[in-house]
Amino acid sequence: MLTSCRGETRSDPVATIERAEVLVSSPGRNFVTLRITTSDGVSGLGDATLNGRELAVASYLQDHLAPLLIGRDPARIEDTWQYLYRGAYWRRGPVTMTAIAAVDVALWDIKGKVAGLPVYQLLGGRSRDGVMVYCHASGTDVPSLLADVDAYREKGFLAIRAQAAVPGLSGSYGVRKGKLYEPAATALPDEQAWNTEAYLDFAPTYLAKVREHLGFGVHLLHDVHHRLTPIEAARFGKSVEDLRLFWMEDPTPAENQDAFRLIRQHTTTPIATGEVLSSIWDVQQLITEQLIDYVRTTVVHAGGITHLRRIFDLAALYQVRTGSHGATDLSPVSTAAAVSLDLTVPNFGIQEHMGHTPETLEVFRGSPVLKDGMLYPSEEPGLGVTYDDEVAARYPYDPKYLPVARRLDGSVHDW
Ligand code: GCO
Ligand code: MG
Repeated sequence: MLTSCRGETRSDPVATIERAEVLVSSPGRNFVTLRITTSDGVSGLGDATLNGRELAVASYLQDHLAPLLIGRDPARIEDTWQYLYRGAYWRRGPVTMTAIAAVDVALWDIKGKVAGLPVYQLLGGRSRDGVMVYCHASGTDVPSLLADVDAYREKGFLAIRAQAAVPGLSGSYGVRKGKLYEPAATALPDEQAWNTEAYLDFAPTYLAKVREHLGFGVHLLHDVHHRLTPIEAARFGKSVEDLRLFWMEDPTPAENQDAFRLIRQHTTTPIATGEVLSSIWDVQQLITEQLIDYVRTTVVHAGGITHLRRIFDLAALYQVRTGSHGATDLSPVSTAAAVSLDLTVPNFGIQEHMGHTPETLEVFRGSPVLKDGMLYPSEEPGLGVTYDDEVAARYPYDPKYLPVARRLDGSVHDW
């Protein structure tokens, strides 16, 4: 018989957290994964990958959070979240919030396994049958972009993001080299050339060609990738209004939430932002003042399922829909967690899905299934993703950085 500090009695012995392992591997690209194991032998996985800054999160988990987790009740997800967030004194920021996210997601995975239910059932069950995703068409020029758009359309995608290389600019965001877009490709940051004027002249023209080619039956998206000032973004948004984009993403850097007001005043092109933001406070004004249409915060970088659900609920009050980040640097554990939440929330919009390399999928098995442009969750208890240590051992950590953009005069620009 156990007596709690409030005098309540319980007769069941409570499992405790026995192990918290930080797993760093590079199957196709770098991933940091947290595996929490309970005294009952149940383990859960959480993604802790912060592209280009992986080891900062690995150390935060290993050196600062793992010692606090041992002996805790794995069932107390909300309490653990509050303990790690408020207990740190130092709040927010991508490193802290990614570390807390990994713990949170691993505990949801464990809760599902203990309950014998997929995590989406614990979150309230399905609000929809599947989760609409967008894929990534790109090209080094317009003909190759259109060919790529066709290839994705043939695969049945309902929504396609289009990016083309601006002639003469090595720093155009989003143009694929191999099968998947992977920007963190060099041992030290690659320095790429950027010219805003050339982009503003070219991007609306190629997007118009894509829309003409595609018709209006498929959603069309575009990622500006933080490259414009608010007034430039307003001009861009106006110039593509007739193309009825599903969204223009990250039209301007989002630290200054107020900056979006100016864009909003000038254009009806829908706005998505938030992939680099990590807490509800970072998107509070964007949401409550209806300065955006889609919030792109993710489970891995914004405090896990517990915190992201809070962001999505706030967004629902203001008719802002979800559109979570889902590039290759979010592991299959994050994809599974994202789909669990996407499936249940009332204000789901769309989910990014770049996919993963065969090497990644050899280590992380059991990802959500993609069919006709929609992702469907695993019906296994928990998140349904496993981590193969033996295969992972073949892929040691391989330091890689994202590129840095420089304007033609040599000054640093937002990449
Ligand atoms: C996207 C993103 C990514 C990021 C990458 C950084 O919309 O998918 O902008 O491509 O650049 O995730 O690590
Ligand atoms: Mg983006």
